[in-house]
Amino acid sequence: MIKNLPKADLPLPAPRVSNPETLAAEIIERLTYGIGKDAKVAKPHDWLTATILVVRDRIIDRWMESTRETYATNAKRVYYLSLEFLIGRLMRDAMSNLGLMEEIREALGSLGVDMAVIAGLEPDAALGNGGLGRLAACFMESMATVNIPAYGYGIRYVHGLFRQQMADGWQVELPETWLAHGNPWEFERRESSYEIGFGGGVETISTGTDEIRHVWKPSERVIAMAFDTPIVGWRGARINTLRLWSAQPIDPILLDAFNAGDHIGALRESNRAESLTRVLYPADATPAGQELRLRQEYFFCSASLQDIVRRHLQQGNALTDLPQKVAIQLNDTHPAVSVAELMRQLCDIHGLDFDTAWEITKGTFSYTNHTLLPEALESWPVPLFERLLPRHMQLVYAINAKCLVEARKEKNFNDAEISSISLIDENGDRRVRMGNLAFMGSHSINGVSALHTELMKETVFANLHKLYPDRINNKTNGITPRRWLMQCNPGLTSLIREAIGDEFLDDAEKLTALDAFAHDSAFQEKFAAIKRANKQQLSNLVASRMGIRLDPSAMFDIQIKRIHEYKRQLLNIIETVALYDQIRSHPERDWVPRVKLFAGKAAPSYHNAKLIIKLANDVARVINNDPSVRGLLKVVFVPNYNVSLAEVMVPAADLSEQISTAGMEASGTGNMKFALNGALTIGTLDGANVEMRDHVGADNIFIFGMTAEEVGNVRTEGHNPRAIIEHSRELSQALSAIASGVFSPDDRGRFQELVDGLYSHDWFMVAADFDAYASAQRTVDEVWLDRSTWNAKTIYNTARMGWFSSDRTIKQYTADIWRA
Ligand code: T68
Repeated sequence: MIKNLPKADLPLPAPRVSNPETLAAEIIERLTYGIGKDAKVAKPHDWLTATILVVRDRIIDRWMESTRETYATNAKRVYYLSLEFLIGRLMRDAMSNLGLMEEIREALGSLGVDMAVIAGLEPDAALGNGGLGRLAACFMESMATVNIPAYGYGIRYVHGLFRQQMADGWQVELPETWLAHGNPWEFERRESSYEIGFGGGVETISTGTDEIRHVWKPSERVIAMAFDTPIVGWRGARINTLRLWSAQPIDPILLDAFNAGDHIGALRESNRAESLTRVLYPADATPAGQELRLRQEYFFCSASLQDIVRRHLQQGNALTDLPQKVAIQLNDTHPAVSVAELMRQLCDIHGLDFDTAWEITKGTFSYTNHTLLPEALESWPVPLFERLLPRHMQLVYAINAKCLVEARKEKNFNDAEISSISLIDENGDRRVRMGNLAFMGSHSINGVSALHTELMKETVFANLHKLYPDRINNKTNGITPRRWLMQCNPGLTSLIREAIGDEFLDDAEKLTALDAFAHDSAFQEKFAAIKRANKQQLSNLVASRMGIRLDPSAMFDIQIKRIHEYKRQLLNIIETVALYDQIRSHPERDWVPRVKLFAGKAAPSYHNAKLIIKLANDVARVINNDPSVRGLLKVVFVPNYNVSLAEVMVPAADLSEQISTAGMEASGTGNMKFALNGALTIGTLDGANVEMRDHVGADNIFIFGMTAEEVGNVRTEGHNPRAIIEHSRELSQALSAIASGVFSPDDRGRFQELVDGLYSHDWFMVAADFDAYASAQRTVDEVWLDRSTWNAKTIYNTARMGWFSSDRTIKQYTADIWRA
C-alpha cells in the first residue's frame, strides 16, 4: 500500500547546473540510462535524443513553475486553437532561448560530437501548410516570451506536410515521417483523454419545468488523447504548453470478431479511429472539403473545449465567468465548429439556458481571418454536417435565427443582406458557412494586415460588419526574431550586438539604433561580408543537394512560399525568360549577374501550381545549360521547402520577391523575415508589404504594379489582356517562347494552357503588371551596381523591421482582444 504523503512538504529537485562539464556528464548519463546505448556505439540519432533530453530537463522545472503560477493567481488563460502548427526544429530554439547553446556545443565537442551535425538530424515538425501554420508557431513562442499564460491546441498528425521530390521537374509527394525516431519533446498524457462523438441522433428530455434538455446520442465514439510539448520563451521567461490531440479507438481490438476469424474486421474500428489524426490536409488557401477534414475539425475542437471547461471548473470558477478567465482565439475558420460545440457543452451538459450560453460564447471566442479568396471560404454541405453532428446542426439553426431576427428588427436588413450573413448558404446545395459562424460567435474578428482588414470590411464581411460594426479590427502579423534573426543568422546577430549592444535582443524595436550605421562604410562592409558568408552557405547546400554551382557574388533573388497563382511565381518566371532573351540579344550590356532561386510546395490537386513548378524547372534546365548566358543568369528550384530550408535561404537573400496580385495576399510573413535579414523587397502594395514600406521607407523597397483598388476596378469593368500582351514586346516574346515549347522540346504544348489563361482572362494580372515588374527589376539592377547605396538600404531594412516582431503582435492581441 502506498501511504498518502504530505504533498506540500515534498522537496523540489535542485535546479540543474549548466556548465559544459555537467552537461557532458548528463548527456552520457541519458545516453546510457535513458536510451540504453554505450557511448562507443551510439549513433548520431542517439546523441541527438540524449542532448534533447538534457535540454528538456532544464525546461521542466520552469514549465511546472509557469503552470503553478497561473493556477495560483487564477490568471486569465489564452487558448490558441489551430489545425496547424508549423514548428520546424525545436532543439536550437530551446537551447538558444535558455542561453545554453555555447555550453551544449562545448559539452558535445568534449564528447567528440559535432552539434551542427546532430542538430541537422532533428526532423522538422511540419504540422502545417504555410503562413497560417507558421504564424501559429511564432505566436506560441512570443506568448511564452511576453509571459502570457497560453496553450496551443491542435492535432498530432502522424504525417505532417508531404516531402516534395522532383521527378524530371515534376513535383512528387512522399509521406513525411517525423515521428520515425520517436519524439523526445512530447509527453503523452493518458490521463487527459476525452470521448468524442460522431453521428447518431438527438433526444429531448423534459426536465419537468417548461424546459427541455437535448441529449446527443452519438453512434460512434473515439478517444482524444493529449500529447504535450513545452514551448520555451526568450530567456526561458515562461514555458507554455502546446497540447496536440491524437485519436485512439475505444476498443483497440474487437476480440469477438478476432476470435471468430475476422482478423481485419477486428481492427476496423481501431483503424478508423487512428486514421482521424494520421495526415495533415495538404491544401492551403483551399478548403479540403472532405468528410475526414470535418471530423478532424470537430475532434480537436471538442477535445480542446472539454479540456478548457474542465480546467476552468477545476480552478473553482463559475461557468458564467468563462469570458473573464478564458480567451479562445480561432485560427481561421478551421476550428469554427467550436462555437456550436461550446454552446452544446454549456446548454446540454452544464444546463445553461441558450441566451446565457450565447453571451458566454461570444465573450470567450475571437476569430482571425487569413484569406479573402472566395474559393477558400470554408463551408460544409448541410446533409453532411447534419449526419456527422446532428446536435450542432440544431444549434447552428438556433444561432442563425437569433442573429437574423436581430438583423431584420434592429438594422432593417433586406433579403439580400440577410441571405449574405446567414449561416446557411442557400445558393445551390445548402451549406453551413463557417466564416459567418466564427463571426457571429466571436466578440472580435481580426484581419492580419491593415489592407486586408479594410478589405474584409468592404467585401466578404461587409454585411456582418454593418450588423456588428465594433467587431472587426486589425492585428498585423509578425515573426519571432529569435528564430528568424538570432538563430538563423548568428553572424548578423553578433555584428548588431557589437554595433548597438544587446537591447534589441529583448526588444526588436531597438534595432532602429542601427539607422546611424547605414552610411558607415566600415559597418557596410561587415554587413555585406556576413551576407556573402550566408550566400556561400546556401551555395554549399545547393551544390550538395542538386549539384549546381552558384556564384555568391551574384545577386541572390529569392521567391520561397507555397506555389499559388495569386502569389505569381509565374510572373517571376516569365520575367526570367525575358531577361534571358535580353542577355542573349544584348551581350554588350553591363548585366548584373543574378541567381533566381525558387522553392515551395504545390497542393497535390492543384494542377496549375504543379505546372508552374515544372515550368520553373524546364526554364532552369535550358538557361543553366546555355553557354551564351555566360553565367550571368542561373535559375534554381530547390526541392522540399520547409522551415529548416527557409532558415538557410532567408539570410542569404539579396532580393525578396513579394509580388502577389494586390488585394490577394492577406499579409505574408516571409516578406518580414527577408527584410529583417537585410534583403531588399521587390513587391506589390499588398498585405503587410504596405506597412513594410511605411516602416522601412519608400526609398528602401521596390514597389511596383497595380493597387488593390485598381485590380478590383479592372475585375469589375473587365480588361483586354491580349492587347496588353501585344503591346509589350518583351512579354509577347517570352510568352510565345514558353507556349511554343522552347523550354519543353519533349512536349511542346505543355505550357500552352498556362499561357492561354493569360491571353484570355489573366485573373491574376500577370500580363497587366508585367512591364511595371520588369522595369522595377531594372531599377534593382541599377541600385545593385551602386554598392554603398544598396548596402545602406539593406541596413535600413534590418534597422526598421523590429516593429514586425510577433511580440508586438501578441501584445496587441493581449491588450485589445484577450484582455489577459
Ligand atoms: C496565410 N494563409 C495567408 N492559409 O495566405 C498569408 N488555408 O497571407 C498570411 O500571412 C498567413 O496566412 C498568416 O496570416 C494560409 O497560410 C493556409 O495555410 C490554409 C490552410 C488550410 C486551409 C486553408
